Amino acid sequence: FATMHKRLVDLLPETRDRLAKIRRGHGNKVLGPITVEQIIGGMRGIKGLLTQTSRLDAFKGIKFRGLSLPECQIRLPSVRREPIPEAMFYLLITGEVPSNDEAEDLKKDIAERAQTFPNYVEKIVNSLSKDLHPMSQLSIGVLALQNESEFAQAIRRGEKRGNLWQSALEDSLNLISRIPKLAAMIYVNKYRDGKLGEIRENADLSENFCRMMGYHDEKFWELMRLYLTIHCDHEGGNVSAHTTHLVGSALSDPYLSYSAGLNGLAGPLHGLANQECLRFILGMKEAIGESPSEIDIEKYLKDTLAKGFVIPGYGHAVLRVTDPRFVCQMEFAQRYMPNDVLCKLVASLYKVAPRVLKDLGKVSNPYPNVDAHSGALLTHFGMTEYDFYTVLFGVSRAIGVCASFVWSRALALPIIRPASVTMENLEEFVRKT
Ligand code: CMX
Repeated sequence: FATMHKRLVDLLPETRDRLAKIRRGHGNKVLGPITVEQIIGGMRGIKGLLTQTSRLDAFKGIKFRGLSLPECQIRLPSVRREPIPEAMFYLLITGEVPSNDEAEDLKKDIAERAQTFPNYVEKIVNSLSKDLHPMSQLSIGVLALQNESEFAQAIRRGEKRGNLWQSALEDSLNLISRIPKLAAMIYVNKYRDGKLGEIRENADLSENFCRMMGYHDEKFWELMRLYLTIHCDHEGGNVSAHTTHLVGSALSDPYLSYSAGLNGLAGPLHGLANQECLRFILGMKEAIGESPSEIDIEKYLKDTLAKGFVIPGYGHAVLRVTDPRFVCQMEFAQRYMPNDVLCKLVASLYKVAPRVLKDLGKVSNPYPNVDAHSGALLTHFGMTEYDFYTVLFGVSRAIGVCASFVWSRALALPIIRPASVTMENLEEFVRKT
Protein backbone atom coordinates (compact mmCIF):
# COMPACT_ATOMS: atom_id res chain seq x y z
CA PHE A 1 0.00 0.00 0.00
CA ALA A 2 3.09 2.19 -0.29
CA THR A 3 1.62 4.49 -2.95
CA MET A 4 -1.62 5.13 -1.04
CA HIS A 5 0.33 5.71 2.17
CA LYS A 6 2.66 8.17 0.45
CA ARG A 7 -0.27 10.05 -1.07
CA LEU A 8 -1.91 10.29 2.34
CA VAL A 9 1.29 11.65 3.90
CA ASP A 10 1.39 14.30 1.12
CA LEU A 11 -2.25 15.25 1.66
CA LEU A 12 -2.14 15.51 5.45
CA PRO A 13 -0.52 18.93 6.04
CA GLU A 14 -2.67 20.64 3.44
CA THR A 15 -5.92 19.07 4.71
CA ARG A 16 -5.10 19.83 8.35
CA ASP A 17 -4.30 23.38 7.35
CA ARG A 18 -7.63 23.79 5.54
CA LEU A 19 -9.53 22.63 8.62
CA ALA A 20 -7.48 24.81 10.98
CA LYS A 21 -8.20 27.85 8.80
CA ILE A 22 -11.95 27.18 8.82
CA ARG A 23 -11.89 26.73 12.58
CA ARG A 24 -9.73 29.78 13.32
CA GLY A 25 -11.46 32.18 10.99
CA HIS A 26 -15.07 31.00 11.12
CA GLY A 27 -15.53 28.90 14.26
CA ASN A 28 -18.34 31.14 15.56
CA LYS A 29 -20.42 31.22 12.39
CA VAL A 30 -23.89 29.65 12.55
CA LEU A 31 -24.60 26.87 10.03
CA GLY A 32 -28.26 26.40 10.91
CA PRO A 33 -30.88 26.46 13.66
CA ILE A 34 -31.98 23.42 15.68
CA THR A 35 -35.72 22.97 16.07
CA VAL A 36 -37.59 21.23 18.86
CA GLU A 37 -38.82 18.74 16.26
CA GLN A 38 -35.23 17.82 15.40
CA ILE A 39 -34.41 17.13 19.05
CA ILE A 40 -37.38 14.80 19.35
CA GLY A 41 -37.15 13.48 15.80
CA GLY A 42 -33.79 11.73 15.65
CA MET A 43 -31.73 14.86 14.83
CA ARG A 44 -32.86 14.74 11.18
CA GLY A 45 -31.09 17.34 9.07
CA ILE A 46 -28.86 18.70 11.84
CA LYS A 47 -25.38 19.11 10.39
CA GLY A 48 -23.23 18.07 13.32
CA LEU A 49 -20.56 15.75 11.94
CA LEU A 50 -17.45 16.13 9.80
CA THR A 51 -17.16 13.26 7.29
CA GLN A 52 -14.62 13.45 4.49
CA THR A 53 -15.40 10.32 2.54
CA SER A 54 -18.89 10.81 1.11
CA ARG A 55 -21.87 13.15 1.04
CA LEU A 56 -25.53 12.28 0.60
CA ASP A 57 -27.78 14.58 -1.39
CA ALA A 58 -31.51 14.07 -0.76
CA PHE A 59 -32.25 14.27 -4.50
CA LYS A 60 -29.06 13.07 -6.21
CA GLY A 61 -28.05 10.31 -3.81
CA ILE A 62 -24.61 9.38 -2.58
CA LYS A 63 -21.37 10.86 -3.88
CA PHE A 64 -18.13 9.19 -2.91
CA ARG A 65 -15.49 11.92 -2.74
CA GLY A 66 -17.58 13.87 -5.22
CA LEU A 67 -18.17 10.94 -7.60
CA SER A 68 -21.66 9.54 -8.14
CA LEU A 69 -22.16 5.79 -8.32
CA PRO A 70 -22.25 5.67 -12.14
CA GLU A 71 -19.08 7.80 -12.21
CA CYS A 72 -17.36 5.38 -9.83
CA GLN A 73 -18.43 2.49 -12.07
CA ILE A 74 -16.85 4.19 -15.07
CA ARG A 75 -13.72 5.64 -13.51
CA LEU A 76 -12.47 3.27 -10.82
CA PRO A 77 -10.22 0.32 -11.77
CA SER A 78 -12.50 -2.66 -12.20
CA VAL A 79 -12.76 -6.30 -13.20
CA ARG A 80 -15.37 -6.61 -15.98
CA ARG A 81 -17.75 -3.69 -15.29
CA GLU A 82 -17.73 -3.13 -11.53
CA PRO A 83 -15.03 -1.37 -9.44
CA ILE A 84 -12.81 -3.51 -7.24
CA PRO A 85 -13.33 -2.78 -3.50
CA GLU A 86 -9.65 -1.95 -3.08
CA ALA A 87 -10.00 0.91 -5.58
CA MET A 88 -12.97 2.25 -3.63
CA PHE A 89 -10.94 2.27 -0.41
CA TYR A 90 -8.14 4.14 -2.21
CA LEU A 91 -10.66 6.72 -3.43
CA LEU A 92 -12.26 7.17 0.00
CA ILE A 93 -8.89 7.54 1.72
CA THR A 94 -7.17 9.89 -0.75
CA GLY A 95 -10.08 11.54 -2.57
CA GLU A 96 -8.39 10.54 -5.83
CA VAL A 97 -9.15 7.91 -8.45
CA PRO A 98 -6.28 5.39 -8.33
CA SER A 99 -4.44 4.36 -11.45
CA ASN A 100 -4.51 0.66 -12.28
CA ASP A 101 -1.05 0.29 -10.74
CA GLU A 102 -2.05 2.08 -7.55
CA ALA A 103 -5.15 -0.08 -7.17
CA GLU A 104 -3.09 -3.19 -7.93
CA ASP A 105 -0.55 -2.25 -5.25
CA LEU A 106 -3.31 -1.94 -2.64
CA LYS A 107 -4.98 -5.14 -3.88
CA LYS A 108 -1.75 -7.09 -3.32
CA ASP A 109 -1.29 -5.62 0.13
CA ILE A 110 -4.84 -6.50 1.17
CA ALA A 111 -4.53 -10.05 -0.24
CA GLU A 112 -1.29 -10.59 1.73
CA ARG A 113 -2.83 -9.33 4.95
CA ALA A 114 -5.80 -11.66 4.44
CA GLN A 115 -3.39 -14.64 4.68
CA THR A 116 -2.50 -13.78 8.27
CA PHE A 117 -5.82 -14.44 9.94
CA PRO A 118 -5.26 -15.10 13.67
CA ASN A 119 -5.84 -18.69 14.79
CA TYR A 120 -7.45 -17.74 18.05
CA VAL A 121 -10.18 -15.81 16.20
CA GLU A 122 -10.84 -18.84 14.00
CA LYS A 123 -11.30 -20.93 17.15
CA ILE A 124 -13.68 -18.39 18.68
CA VAL A 125 -15.80 -18.13 15.52
CA ASN A 126 -15.86 -21.90 15.00
CA SER A 127 -17.03 -22.40 18.58
CA LEU A 128 -20.10 -20.17 18.17
CA SER A 129 -23.53 -21.73 18.09
CA LYS A 130 -24.91 -22.07 14.55
CA ASP A 131 -28.16 -20.64 15.89
CA LEU A 132 -26.54 -17.32 16.72
CA HIS A 133 -27.51 -14.66 14.17
CA PRO A 134 -24.69 -14.17 11.61
CA MET A 135 -24.52 -10.45 12.51
CA SER A 136 -23.89 -11.28 16.17
CA GLN A 137 -21.18 -13.70 15.04
CA LEU A 138 -19.61 -11.02 12.84
CA SER A 139 -19.61 -8.48 15.63
CA ILE A 140 -18.02 -11.01 18.02
CA GLY A 141 -15.40 -11.91 15.38
CA VAL A 142 -14.45 -8.27 14.76
CA LEU A 143 -14.25 -7.69 18.51
CA ALA A 144 -12.01 -10.74 18.89
CA LEU A 145 -9.65 -9.36 16.22
CA GLN A 146 -9.11 -6.40 18.55
CA ASN A 147 -6.26 -8.25 20.22
CA GLU A 148 -4.28 -7.45 17.05
CA SER A 149 -4.85 -3.71 17.24
CA GLU A 150 -1.77 -1.61 16.57
CA PHE A 151 -3.84 1.47 17.37
CA ALA A 152 -4.49 0.17 20.90
CA GLN A 153 -0.75 -0.47 21.31
CA ALA A 154 0.07 3.01 20.06
CA ILE A 155 -2.29 4.49 22.65
CA ARG A 156 -0.71 2.36 25.37
CA ARG A 157 2.79 3.56 24.53
CA GLY A 158 1.61 7.17 24.53
CA GLU A 159 1.86 7.91 20.82
CA LYS A 160 1.12 11.56 19.93
CA ARG A 161 -2.49 12.20 18.82
CA GLY A 162 -1.28 13.56 15.49
CA ASN A 163 0.45 10.25 14.67
CA LEU A 164 -2.42 7.93 15.53
CA TRP A 165 -3.70 7.87 11.95
CA GLN A 166 -0.76 5.59 11.03
CA SER A 167 -1.82 2.76 13.33
CA ALA A 168 -5.47 3.52 12.47
CA LEU A 169 -4.60 2.87 8.81
CA GLU A 170 -2.72 -0.34 9.68
CA ASP A 171 -5.71 -1.62 11.69
CA SER A 172 -8.12 -0.55 8.95
CA LEU A 173 -6.22 -2.41 6.25
CA ASN A 174 -6.04 -5.50 8.47
CA LEU A 175 -9.73 -5.28 9.28
CA ILE A 176 -10.79 -4.79 5.66
CA SER A 177 -8.61 -7.68 4.49
CA ARG A 178 -9.71 -10.07 7.25
CA ILE A 179 -13.42 -9.36 7.48
CA PRO A 180 -14.22 -11.31 4.25
CA LYS A 181 -12.64 -14.45 5.73
CA LEU A 182 -14.49 -13.91 8.99
CA ALA A 183 -17.78 -13.52 7.11
CA ALA A 184 -17.02 -16.54 4.90
CA MET A 185 -16.28 -18.66 7.99
CA ILE A 186 -19.63 -17.67 9.46
CA TYR A 187 -21.30 -18.56 6.15
CA VAL A 188 -19.73 -22.00 5.68
CA ASN A 189 -20.15 -22.89 9.37
CA LYS A 190 -23.81 -21.97 9.41
CA TYR A 191 -24.98 -23.07 5.97
CA ARG A 192 -22.34 -25.38 4.46
CA ASP A 193 -19.89 -28.06 5.60
CA GLY A 194 -17.61 -25.63 7.46
CA LYS A 195 -14.85 -25.77 4.82
CA LEU A 196 -13.61 -22.53 3.28
CA GLY A 197 -12.96 -22.40 -0.46
CA GLU A 198 -9.44 -21.77 -1.81
CA ILE A 199 -8.42 -18.21 -2.60
CA ARG A 200 -6.22 -16.89 -5.44
CA GLU A 201 -3.17 -14.71 -4.93
CA ASN A 202 -4.01 -12.38 -7.80
CA ALA A 203 -7.74 -12.10 -7.21
CA ASP A 204 -9.46 -9.03 -5.82
CA LEU A 205 -11.19 -8.97 -2.45
CA SER A 206 -14.58 -9.68 -4.01
CA GLU A 207 -13.52 -12.76 -5.97
CA ASN A 208 -11.67 -14.23 -2.98
CA PHE A 209 -14.59 -13.53 -0.65
CA CYS A 210 -16.93 -15.39 -3.01
CA ARG A 211 -14.45 -18.24 -3.50
CA MET A 212 -14.13 -18.71 0.28
CA MET A 213 -17.93 -18.97 0.54
CA GLY A 214 -17.93 -21.54 -2.29
CA TYR A 215 -19.21 -19.37 -5.17
CA HIS A 216 -17.36 -19.79 -8.46
CA ASP A 217 -19.56 -17.96 -10.96
CA GLU A 218 -17.77 -14.87 -12.33
CA LYS A 219 -21.08 -13.03 -12.55
CA PHE A 220 -21.58 -13.55 -8.84
CA TRP A 221 -18.12 -12.11 -8.19
CA GLU A 222 -19.19 -9.14 -10.27
CA LEU A 223 -22.44 -8.79 -8.33
CA MET A 224 -20.40 -8.88 -5.13
CA ARG A 225 -18.17 -6.08 -6.48
CA LEU A 226 -21.28 -4.03 -7.13
CA TYR A 227 -22.68 -4.92 -3.71
CA LEU A 228 -19.45 -4.01 -1.90
CA THR A 229 -19.25 -0.71 -3.80
CA ILE A 230 -22.78 0.50 -3.19
CA HIS A 231 -22.94 -0.37 0.52
CA CYS A 232 -19.52 0.93 1.56
CA ASP A 233 -20.36 4.47 2.66
CA HIS A 234 -23.39 6.76 3.05
CA GLU A 235 -21.95 9.86 4.72
CA GLY A 236 -21.57 10.09 8.48
CA GLY A 237 -25.03 10.23 10.05
CA ASN A 238 -26.37 6.72 9.38
CA VAL A 239 -26.39 4.43 12.41
CA SER A 240 -23.42 2.20 11.51
CA ALA A 241 -21.12 5.04 10.40
CA HIS A 242 -22.19 7.33 13.19
CA THR A 243 -21.72 4.66 15.85
CA THR A 244 -18.27 3.72 14.57
CA HIS A 245 -17.30 7.39 14.52
CA LEU A 246 -18.73 8.03 18.00
CA VAL A 247 -16.96 5.07 19.61
CA GLY A 248 -13.75 5.92 17.73
CA SER A 249 -13.87 9.46 19.10
CA ALA A 250 -13.15 7.99 22.55
CA LEU A 251 -9.91 6.71 20.95
CA SER A 252 -11.26 3.17 20.98
CA ASP A 253 -9.48 1.31 18.18
CA PRO A 254 -11.04 0.45 14.79
CA TYR A 255 -12.04 -3.07 15.90
CA LEU A 256 -13.88 -1.87 19.03
CA SER A 257 -15.45 0.92 17.03
CA TYR A 258 -16.59 -1.15 14.07
CA SER A 259 -17.89 -3.99 16.23
CA ALA A 260 -20.18 -1.38 17.81
CA GLY A 261 -21.10 -0.06 14.35
CA LEU A 262 -22.05 -3.57 13.27
CA ASN A 263 -24.45 -3.87 16.19
CA GLY A 264 -26.25 -0.81 14.82
CA LEU A 265 -26.17 -2.21 11.31
CA ALA A 266 -27.94 -5.30 12.68
CA GLY A 267 -31.05 -3.23 13.50
CA PRO A 268 -34.19 -3.83 11.39
CA LEU A 269 -34.57 -0.16 10.46
CA HIS A 270 -30.97 -0.08 9.16
CA GLY A 271 -28.96 -2.98 7.68
CA LEU A 272 -31.27 -5.80 8.70
CA ALA A 273 -33.85 -4.43 6.23
CA ASN A 274 -31.62 -6.20 3.71
CA GLN A 275 -32.89 -9.61 4.84
CA GLU A 276 -36.42 -8.39 5.57
CA CYS A 277 -36.85 -7.30 1.94
CA LEU A 278 -36.28 -10.74 0.54
CA ARG A 279 -38.54 -12.24 3.18
CA PHE A 280 -41.17 -9.75 2.09
CA ILE A 281 -40.81 -10.54 -1.63
CA LEU A 282 -40.95 -14.29 -0.95
CA GLY A 283 -44.03 -13.82 1.25
CA MET A 284 -45.67 -11.77 -1.48
CA LYS A 285 -44.90 -14.43 -4.09
CA GLU A 286 -46.33 -17.09 -1.82
CA ALA A 287 -49.50 -15.07 -1.23
CA ILE A 288 -50.29 -13.64 -4.68
CA GLY A 289 -48.17 -15.65 -7.12
CA GLU A 290 -45.21 -15.11 -9.47
CA SER A 291 -46.76 -12.53 -11.77
CA PRO A 292 -49.40 -10.64 -9.79
CA SER A 293 -51.41 -7.75 -11.19
CA GLU A 294 -50.86 -4.22 -9.88
CA ILE A 295 -54.23 -4.49 -8.10
CA ASP A 296 -53.10 -7.68 -6.30
CA ILE A 297 -49.86 -6.00 -5.24
CA GLU A 298 -51.68 -2.92 -4.01
CA LYS A 299 -54.02 -5.05 -1.89
CA TYR A 300 -51.09 -7.06 -0.49
CA LEU A 301 -49.27 -3.85 0.48
CA LYS A 302 -52.33 -2.35 2.10
CA ASP A 303 -52.93 -5.55 4.10
CA THR A 304 -49.30 -5.49 5.25
CA LEU A 305 -49.56 -1.88 6.37
CA ALA A 306 -52.90 -2.52 8.07
CA LYS A 307 -51.23 -5.22 10.18
CA GLY A 308 -48.79 -2.55 11.42
CA PHE A 309 -45.75 -3.63 9.40
CA VAL A 310 -43.54 -1.33 7.32
CA ILE A 311 -42.77 -2.08 3.66
CA PRO A 312 -39.11 -3.07 3.94
CA GLY A 313 -36.75 -1.53 1.39
CA TYR A 314 -38.88 1.59 1.03
CA GLY A 315 -38.29 4.96 2.65
CA HIS A 316 -35.19 6.76 3.79
CA ALA A 317 -34.24 9.22 6.49
CA VAL A 318 -32.45 11.53 4.02
CA LEU A 319 -33.18 10.51 0.42
CA ARG A 320 -36.28 11.90 -1.28
CA VAL A 321 -35.94 10.03 -4.58
CA THR A 322 -35.37 6.44 -5.71
CA ASP A 323 -32.00 5.44 -4.29
CA PRO A 324 -29.35 5.33 -7.07
CA ARG A 325 -28.05 2.21 -5.31
CA PHE A 326 -31.41 0.57 -6.10
CA VAL A 327 -31.21 1.79 -9.70
CA CYS A 328 -27.80 0.25 -10.41
CA GLN A 329 -28.95 -3.08 -8.97
CA MET A 330 -32.02 -2.96 -11.20
CA GLU A 331 -29.73 -2.30 -14.19
CA PHE A 332 -27.59 -5.29 -13.18
CA ALA A 333 -30.73 -7.45 -13.08
CA GLN A 334 -31.88 -6.20 -16.49
CA ARG A 335 -28.43 -6.90 -17.96
CA TYR A 336 -27.86 -10.40 -16.60
CA MET A 337 -31.18 -11.88 -15.50
CA PRO A 338 -34.08 -10.16 -17.29
CA ASN A 339 -36.36 -13.16 -16.76
CA ASP A 340 -35.65 -13.84 -13.11
CA VAL A 341 -38.95 -14.22 -11.25
CA LEU A 342 -37.91 -12.44 -8.05
CA CYS A 343 -36.22 -9.56 -9.88
CA LYS A 344 -39.39 -9.13 -11.93
CA LEU A 345 -41.42 -9.06 -8.70
CA VAL A 346 -39.07 -6.37 -7.32
CA ALA A 347 -39.70 -4.35 -10.51
CA SER A 348 -43.48 -4.84 -10.21
CA LEU A 349 -43.43 -3.78 -6.57
CA TYR A 350 -41.54 -0.63 -7.60
CA LYS A 351 -44.45 0.30 -9.90
CA VAL A 352 -47.00 0.13 -7.06
CA ALA A 353 -45.38 0.69 -3.66
CA PRO A 354 -44.48 4.41 -4.03
CA ARG A 355 -48.12 5.25 -4.80
CA VAL A 356 -49.44 3.22 -1.83
CA LEU A 357 -46.90 4.75 0.55
CA LYS A 358 -47.61 8.27 -0.75
CA ASP A 359 -51.31 7.72 -0.04
CA LEU A 360 -50.49 7.14 3.64
CA GLY A 361 -49.69 10.84 3.77
CA LYS A 362 -46.94 10.52 6.37
CA VAL A 363 -44.06 8.78 4.61
CA SER A 364 -41.30 11.28 3.80
CA ASN A 365 -39.82 9.17 1.01
CA PRO A 366 -42.05 6.57 -0.66
CA TYR A 367 -39.29 5.28 -2.98
CA PRO A 368 -37.06 2.21 -2.74
CA ASN A 369 -33.72 2.26 -0.92
CA VAL A 370 -30.58 0.12 -1.35
CA ASP A 371 -32.10 -2.89 0.39
CA ALA A 372 -35.10 -3.35 -1.88
CA HIS A 373 -33.22 -5.24 -4.61
CA SER A 374 -30.16 -7.03 -3.31
CA GLY A 375 -31.89 -10.14 -1.95
CA ALA A 376 -33.43 -11.01 -5.31
CA LEU A 377 -30.02 -10.68 -7.02
CA LEU A 378 -28.23 -12.82 -4.44
CA THR A 379 -30.97 -15.47 -4.58
CA HIS A 380 -30.53 -15.70 -8.35
CA PHE A 381 -26.99 -17.00 -7.79
CA GLY A 382 -28.05 -19.45 -5.08
CA MET A 383 -27.36 -17.35 -2.00
CA THR A 384 -30.77 -17.87 -0.47
CA GLU A 385 -29.81 -17.61 3.20
CA TYR A 386 -31.30 -14.20 3.80
CA ASP A 387 -30.31 -13.86 7.44
CA PHE A 388 -26.73 -13.67 6.12
CA TYR A 389 -27.33 -10.66 3.86
CA THR A 390 -26.60 -8.00 6.46
CA VAL A 391 -23.18 -9.62 6.96
CA LEU A 392 -22.38 -8.79 3.31
CA PHE A 393 -23.43 -5.22 4.11
CA GLY A 394 -21.06 -5.36 7.10
CA VAL A 395 -18.12 -6.50 4.96
CA SER A 396 -18.74 -3.56 2.65
CA ARG A 397 -19.45 -0.88 5.26
CA ALA A 398 -16.03 -1.59 6.85
CA ILE A 399 -14.45 0.07 3.79
CA GLY A 400 -16.19 3.41 4.32
CA VAL A 401 -16.14 3.66 8.09
CA CYS A 402 -12.46 2.66 8.28
CA ALA A 403 -11.52 5.36 5.76
CA SER A 404 -13.44 7.86 7.89
CA PHE A 405 -11.80 6.56 11.06
CA VAL A 406 -8.34 7.19 9.58
CA TRP A 407 -9.28 10.78 8.67
CA SER A 408 -10.90 11.45 12.04
CA ARG A 409 -7.61 10.56 13.72
CA ALA A 410 -5.53 12.35 11.09
CA LEU A 411 -7.51 15.52 11.78
CA ALA A 412 -7.33 14.84 15.53
CA LEU A 413 -11.08 15.26 15.90
CA PRO A 414 -12.11 15.43 19.57
CA ILE A 415 -14.32 13.12 21.59
CA ILE A 416 -17.99 13.53 20.61
CA ARG A 417 -20.11 14.88 23.40
CA PRO A 418 -23.31 16.63 22.35
CA ALA A 419 -25.61 18.02 25.02
CA SER A 420 -29.05 16.63 25.79
CA VAL A 421 -32.12 18.26 27.30
CA THR A 422 -34.86 16.93 29.53
CA MET A 423 -38.57 17.19 28.75
CA GLU A 424 -38.82 19.82 31.52
CA ASN A 425 -36.16 21.86 29.67
CA LEU A 426 -38.23 21.66 26.49
CA GLU A 427 -41.43 22.60 28.32
CA GLU A 428 -39.71 25.57 29.90
CA PHE A 429 -38.38 26.64 26.51
CA VAL A 430 -41.84 26.29 24.96
CA ARG A 431 -43.42 28.39 27.77
CA LYS A 432 -40.93 31.18 27.19
CA THR A 433 -41.35 31.36 23.40
N1 CMX B 1 -43.45 1.43 5.19
C1 CMX B 1 -44.42 1.87 6.05
N2 CMX B 1 -44.34 2.99 6.74
C2 CMX B 1 -43.24 3.76 6.56
C3 CMX B 1 -42.22 3.39 5.69
C4 CMX B 1 -42.33 2.16 4.99
N3 CMX B 1 -41.38 1.70 4.17
N4 CMX B 1 -41.25 4.34 5.71
C5 CMX B 1 -41.68 5.26 6.59
N5 CMX B 1 -42.87 4.91 7.12
C6 CMX B 1 -43.62 5.59 8.16
C7 CMX B 1 -42.80 5.59 9.45
O1 CMX B 1 -42.90 4.35 10.14
C8 CMX B 1 -43.39 6.76 10.19
O2 CMX B 1 -44.62 6.35 10.74
P1 CMX B 1 -45.07 6.81 12.24
O3 CMX B 1 -45.05 8.30 12.20
O4 CMX B 1 -46.42 6.21 12.39
O5 CMX B 1 -44.03 6.24 13.18
C9 CMX B 1 -43.71 7.74 9.06
O6 CMX B 1 -43.78 6.95 7.86
C10 CMX B 1 -42.68 8.83 8.89
O7 CMX B 1 -41.40 8.24 8.75
P2 CMX B 1 -40.32 8.86 7.73
O8 CMX B 1 -40.02 10.25 8.16
O9 CMX B 1 -40.79 8.68 6.34
O10 CMX B 1 -39.09 7.88 7.89
P3 CMX B 1 -37.92 7.90 8.97
O11 CMX B 1 -36.89 8.87 8.55
O12 CMX B 1 -38.46 8.04 10.36
O13 CMX B 1 -37.35 6.41 8.85
C11 CMX B 1 -36.77 4.47 7.62
C12 CMX B 1 -36.65 6.00 7.72
C13 CMX B 1 -35.81 3.96 6.57
C14 CMX B 1 -36.37 3.85 8.99
C15 CMX B 1 -38.23 4.11 7.27
O14 CMX B 1 -38.56 4.62 5.99
C16 CMX B 1 -38.50 2.61 7.30
O15 CMX B 1 -38.84 2.07 8.37
N6 CMX B 1 -38.36 1.89 6.13
C17 CMX B 1 -38.49 0.47 6.06
C18 CMX B 1 -37.22 -0.20 6.59
C19 CMX B 1 -36.05 0.00 5.64
O16 CMX B 1 -36.17 -0.19 4.45
N7 CMX B 1 -34.86 0.33 6.20
C20 CMX B 1 -33.62 0.42 5.40
C21 CMX B 1 -33.05 1.81 5.37
C22 CMX B 1 -31.84 1.86 4.50
C23 CMX B 1 -30.55 2.05 5.25
O17 CMX B 1 -30.37 1.53 6.33
O18 CMX B 1 -29.67 2.72 4.67
